Amino acid sequence: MTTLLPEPVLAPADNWLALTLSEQERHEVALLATQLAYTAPRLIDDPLWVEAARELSCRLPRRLQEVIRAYRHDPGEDGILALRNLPVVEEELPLTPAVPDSVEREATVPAAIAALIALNLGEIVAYREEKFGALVQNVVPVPGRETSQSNAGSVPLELHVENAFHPHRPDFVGLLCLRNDRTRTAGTLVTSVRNTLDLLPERIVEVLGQPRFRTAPPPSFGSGDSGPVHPVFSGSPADPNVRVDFHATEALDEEAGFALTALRDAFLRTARTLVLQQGEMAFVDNRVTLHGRTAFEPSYDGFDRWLHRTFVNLDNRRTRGQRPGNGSVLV
Ligand SMILES: O=C(O)CCC(=O)C(=O)O
Ligand SMILES: [Fe+2]
Repeated sequence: MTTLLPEPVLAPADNWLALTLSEQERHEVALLATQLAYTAPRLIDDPLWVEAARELSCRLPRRLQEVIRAYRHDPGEDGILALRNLPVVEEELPLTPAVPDSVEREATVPAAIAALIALNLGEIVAYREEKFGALVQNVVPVPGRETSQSNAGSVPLELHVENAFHPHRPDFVGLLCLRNDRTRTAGTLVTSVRNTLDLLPERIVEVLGQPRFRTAPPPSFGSGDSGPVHPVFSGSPADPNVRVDFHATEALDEEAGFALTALRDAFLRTARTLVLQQGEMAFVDNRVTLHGRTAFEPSYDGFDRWLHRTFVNLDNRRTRGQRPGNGSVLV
């Protein structure tokens, strides 16, 4: 599969679920996040800290909880929830990290914001094999990784469902922007099966619903062998779930290959660019929405683009067998 993405042509949409916090709400989130950041043991991955975060997440401003609840019920056509005016303050940020597999360990206010909101949406989770199982991960450009198809790169990143190869994919991916790139134009590409299905001929939809595809693990999982054969579409034929990564999914026969190419073309037609600026957080419903990233120019001067990434599941019971001690990390 080619890894070259055309520049997206569509303007950002405004029909996804969204909330811009008022100054009062921003202040309330800042107080909660500061309280959490200073809660012992001040270590994000410690179960005691996660417990405190879960409890405090119930005190997020009411309008924020309402929009999260609506999104949990139905993620909308685009599968996106966009939150703006969160209390991320440039003067309080350290330099953007520039090392591979960068994660947050010690609690900070931005990490606390990401955790509070993720825990209000559902259960925060991570994968032991990826970035040491850290619950709050850094999406930052890394020197030498410019052309990699990972979140450390700065070339266009192909549209994908997060961890498409994995039997337990996260239900949601949360991205909180601490800093955008210098030109403030780097963006997350998003597109959903809900607004793309109608563009596909019936036979293609049928083929995509058959187990004629296989997906390899991403570089963040140390790559490796592809998982089992799987369909791209599953569930309701009228409103299916989607499982594909256009860099890592291969079709196992010619007709399936044709269907995969047609699907990618259709997704590129419906893709939009969600440009996250400082203090903006987006959730992507990983069951119906694909994401990718536009190209940007890193400078490696400490002021590069920096996102905190978190994964959220709705039903921890479903993965109990993969989470030792009923913790947050899938093995
Ligand atoms: O950089 C982005 O906007 C998204 C990168 C990505 O796909 C990820 O971190 O999972
Ligand atoms: Fe991703």
